[in-house]
Amino acid sequence: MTLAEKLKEKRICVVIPTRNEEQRIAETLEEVFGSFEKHDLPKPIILLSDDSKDGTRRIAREKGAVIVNGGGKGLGYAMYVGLKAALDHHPDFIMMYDADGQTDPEEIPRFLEVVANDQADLVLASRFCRPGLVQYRYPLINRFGTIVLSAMLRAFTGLPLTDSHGGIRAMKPEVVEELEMLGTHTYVQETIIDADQKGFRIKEIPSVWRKRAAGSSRVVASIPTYIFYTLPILILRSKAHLKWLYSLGIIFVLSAFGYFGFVFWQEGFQIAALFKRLPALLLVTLLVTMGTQLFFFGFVLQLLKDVKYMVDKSVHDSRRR
Ligand SMILES: Nc1nc2c(ncn2[C@@H]2O[C@H](COP(=O)(O)OP(=O)(O)OP(=O)(O)O)[C@@H](O)[C@H]2O)c(=O)[nH]1
Ligand SMILES: [Mg+2]
Repeated sequence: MTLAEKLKEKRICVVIPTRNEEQRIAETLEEVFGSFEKHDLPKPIILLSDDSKDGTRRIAREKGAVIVNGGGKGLGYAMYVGLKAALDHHPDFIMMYDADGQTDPEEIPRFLEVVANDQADLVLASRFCRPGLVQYRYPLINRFGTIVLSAMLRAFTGLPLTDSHGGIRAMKPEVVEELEMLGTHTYVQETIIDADQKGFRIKEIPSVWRKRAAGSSRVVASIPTYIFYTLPILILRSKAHLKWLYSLGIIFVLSAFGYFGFVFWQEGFQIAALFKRLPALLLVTLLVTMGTQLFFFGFVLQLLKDVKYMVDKSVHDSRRR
C-alpha cells in the first residue's frame, strides 16, 4: 500500500512556530501545502503558533493557516501551546515544522511514513547522522553545542541519538496528549526526554538542513543564553538532581549521627562531658541542617514541577472545553 493510500482520510496537523517570519512564511506555507498535494496526501491543517509583531499572522491567515497565540514566553512554550491546540483538531498524526526555510518540504512524506507504518511514535530529524546533510557552513560553536547536547540526551535516554535540533518531526497524537514541559525557551531536547520517559518509541532519520532563507536565528543566537535556559531544564527533567539531592541529604544526616555517636562513645556516654566538645557538636548541627535542607530542596523542586504540569494541563483543558 502506498503512503497516499495509507493516509487517505487521515487528518494531519502541522504545527509551525513563528516569530517575525513575514519575509518567509508565505513560501513556507506554500511549500508545506505543496508537498502534501504533490504526494497525494490529504490537505493538512497547519497551525501557526505565533509570537510575531510583524505581518506574519495576516499572511499566514490568508494562506489558510490556523493561528494560535504562542503565549510570548519563547519557542518552547509556543510549541507546547501549538501542539496541544493541534489536539483539538483530532489529528491522526502531528508534525512540527520550522518556518524559516531550513527544512526541506520534500522530506515530509518520509517522516509521515515512519509513524504511519507504526515504526515509531516520535520521529526526529538528524542533520549529523551522515555527512553532507547540512547544506551551508554550519557555525563550529553550534556544532560543538549539538555534540554536547546529543551526548547528554544519549546519557539520559539511552537512545543512539545524533541530533536534537532538526526543524521537522512527526509524531502520534498520544505523544502530545501526554506531553509535559518545564522549559519555555526551547522544546527540542525536553520533548525527547518526556516522550522517552513515558515509554514512547523514538526514531531518528536523516534530514537536510538548509540555510535560513530570511530573517535571523533567535533560539541559538546566543550560546550562553541557550545554555542558561537549557541546562537546568535538562538536569531537572533527567531526575538526576533528585538522586543527588536526596542521596547527599541522607549522607550528611547519617554522617552527623555517626560522628555524634563516635564523640559520645569517646566521652564514655556522659551527656555532661559533651558540653566540652562544642566544635564537634557544631559540626553535627551543621551536617544535620545541610542534610535536611538538601532533602527539602529536592522535595520542593519536585513539588514545583508537579504544580507546573498541573497548571499547564488545567489551562489546556479549560481552553478545550
Ligand atoms: N512562537 C515562537 N516561535 C519562535 C520563537 N523563536 C523562534 N521561533 C520560531 O522557531 C523556528 C526556529 O527558530 P530559529 O530562531 O531559526 O532557531 P533554530 O532553527 O533552532 O536555530 P538555528 O539553527 O540557529 O536556525 C522559526 O520558525 C522561528 O520563527 C518564539 O519565541 N516564539
Ligand atoms: Mg532556524
